[in-house]
Amino acid sequence: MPGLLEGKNIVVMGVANQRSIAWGIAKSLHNQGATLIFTNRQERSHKKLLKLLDENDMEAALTVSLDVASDESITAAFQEIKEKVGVIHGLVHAVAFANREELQGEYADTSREGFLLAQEISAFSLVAVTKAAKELMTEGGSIVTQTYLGSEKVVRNYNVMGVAKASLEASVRYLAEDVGKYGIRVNAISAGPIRTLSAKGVSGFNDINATIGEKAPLRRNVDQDQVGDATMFFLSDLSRGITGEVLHVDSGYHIIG
Ligand code: NDP
Ligand code: KAL
Repeated sequence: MPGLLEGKNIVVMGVANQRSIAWGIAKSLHNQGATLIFTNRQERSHKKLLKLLDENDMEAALTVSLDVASDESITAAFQEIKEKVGVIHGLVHAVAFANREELQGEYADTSREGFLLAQEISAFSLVAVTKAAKELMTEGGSIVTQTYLGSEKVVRNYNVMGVAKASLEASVRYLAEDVGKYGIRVNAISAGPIRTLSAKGVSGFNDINATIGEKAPLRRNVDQDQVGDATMFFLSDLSRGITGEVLHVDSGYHIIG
């Protein structure tokens, strides 16, 4: 049976290592026959990515450096993708950042600078890359970002990132309306807690992780592969009637009061 993503060129942002949600997504997309383009911020992550591709017998059509904090970097990256690949059909945004010291204690203590940084890297970045990507999505397309329940409910320590994710989810809706007329869809996956490099060292992760195992309807945590498959669905034509949506991949935890 041919893959669901055969003939589709998809850009994946945010592989830092083998634990990254973006890597789980990349494997699901590859399994469905997608042609993959990767972007990294840090050279260390780029090296890890090349090693992962090699170990998994996967090939990238292109790997490019992209720091979402810089308009020039975004423009240059998509220019290179346009020149070397041409049309794209999908974009995976799996990028977020907040200062570690603001991911604990009281949200009321968030600094102006820290608030703006979290918004810039974790929410505005989706706006900026959507604008760049839509120029290359001349055959229609699908854009998928990653969010977390802390946008809807107060989750201890998530603080400034919860507010950034609320902004990200609202951006999904506004962007979906903008680009729908070009045949481009924009959706988000709201994943349950997964032990990744970002989650490392932030307070409270272990407690939240344990709670899901006890309280979620499925009584188990989700993993990168489950998020990968749900993201793959959004990138495939199976989800052609869905846009502006936030889909929870969290063992059902968000329905529990
Ligand atoms: P990772 O640490 O594996 O990935 C985070 C990525 O963000 C890194 O690849 C990093 O790039 C990238 N990044 C940070 N700043 C920039 C920047 N300025 N420009 C470009 N890229 C940048 O963590 P996850 O896989 O956990 O995170 C992926 C997404 O999933 C995030 O949006 C996160 O909020 C979301 N999420 C995570 C959950 C979890 O439990 N882990 C739950 C729900 C949502 P580099 O490596 O090059 O620094
Ligand atoms: C309530 C939860 C517990 C953890 C609290 C906050 C987690 C915030 C996520 C945010 C993306 C983490 C950071 O920005 C970490 C950063 O300050 C330091 N790390 C780095 O610089 C590494 C090296 C790079 C690769 O990381 C990034 N991001 O660039 C939330 C849990 C239960 C769920 C999670 C982890 C959600 C989420 O959004 O990731």
